[in-house]
Amino acid sequence: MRTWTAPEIAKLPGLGRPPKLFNTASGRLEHPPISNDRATLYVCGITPYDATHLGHAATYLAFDLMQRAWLDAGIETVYAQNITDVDDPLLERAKATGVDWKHLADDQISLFRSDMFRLGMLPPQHYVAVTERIDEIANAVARLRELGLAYEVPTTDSVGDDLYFDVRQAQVSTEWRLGDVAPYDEHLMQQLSAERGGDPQREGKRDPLDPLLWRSARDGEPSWESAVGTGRPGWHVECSVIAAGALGNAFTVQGGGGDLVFPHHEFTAAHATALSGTPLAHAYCHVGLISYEGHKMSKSRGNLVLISRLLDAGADPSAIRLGILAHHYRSEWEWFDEDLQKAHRRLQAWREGIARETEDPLDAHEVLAQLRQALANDLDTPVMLATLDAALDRGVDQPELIAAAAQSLLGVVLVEGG
Ligand code: 5CA
Ligand code: ZN
Repeated sequence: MRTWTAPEIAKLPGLGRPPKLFNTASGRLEHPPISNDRATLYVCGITPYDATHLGHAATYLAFDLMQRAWLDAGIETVYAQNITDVDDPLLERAKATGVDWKHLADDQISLFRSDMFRLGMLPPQHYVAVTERIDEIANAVARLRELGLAYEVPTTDSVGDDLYFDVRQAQVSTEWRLGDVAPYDEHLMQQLSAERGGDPQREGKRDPLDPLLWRSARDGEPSWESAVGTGRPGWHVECSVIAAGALGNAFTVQGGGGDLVFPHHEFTAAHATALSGTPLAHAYCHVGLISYEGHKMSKSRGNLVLISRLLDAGADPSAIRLGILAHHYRSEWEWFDEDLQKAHRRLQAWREGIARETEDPLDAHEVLAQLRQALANDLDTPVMLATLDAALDRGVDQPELIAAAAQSLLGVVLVEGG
């Protein structure tokens, strides 16, 4: 898929340090191994049935900062993102609104691309829609079946059977163990599976947690002929195949919002390990979920703050970034409408601070070192923002260096043309 134009990133003097990151799988802060000065990142992309909301933006912004941290440390980054452009909620929305599902997806992908561009997000080098990889995904499902890890579940409304992944067998014959990614007990896993696209109650499954690998064609749903019959792929195996296809296995970080820890990232890892013999990623990083009006912001609930609406109403993209970056990426927080005004005030104060001459300015190199230290500490943006508040209130000896640092490390523009 076409991506969007990359923002300019100013080169700063010296080098930052590679960031220490919280790995959900180990529960620890770690430096995921980086080989040949090249970090590889896969972030789960949108299901394109409603425009980009602030929760999506917060997730993609966290991984934008992660890449900025690597780049500032002299590490090349390879970034892959998927688009889940065929999935139940998308098809349901298309049906409910009488729109062709493909048109709905295409429109929302265009809007997402434009939102990401306007927010100054680094684009992925590999931007891959599920519908571009149906054959590869079906072949992976066929391979899982050959390995004895997939089984048929009969259907009543389709000519074929559905295929499921055998979670118990996978723990006997592969290196993957349930809980490798998600630090949850089985009771919670069942609950989350029911809430997040799984079907623990479905009859005919060997284990309630077993996830769908292939859905046999149903009337009125899109389907493809493939090595495992006519139908469409299950959600987790899509990301396993797209991620490994773009980056190979054992890449640096698998990322997404906290709602993806289980079942999505657990089973994406399970399928990938079964298919390749090696774990999918070194670290699994997750962004805290953002709420609005007292509930997690979600397309299904409809309590959305849309990025395109904020921008069209005149919000400065740098202010939207600051409104989000005021919170650590791992914390769960609620957006209030006045947060945007607060962020605009902060941006204005910084812009004035950059332009102001002062008697007793701070050493800009020292401020840069503090910014880099906070960024390397699990992307500690609240500390970075406080550092810039203090520095630009007092004044700095080289304002252009601080403007370049804000632009390069935070994607926040302080001077015209910066
Ligand atoms: N297509 C799948 C991933 S393969 C999906 O979850 N799509 S999504 O459109 O629902 O979400 C896109 C990304 O935004 C995911 O990484 C998801 O975890 C994240 N996300 C969704 N809602 C929120 C929220 N309220 N706060 C933070 N991140 C969120
Ligand atoms: Zn995914």
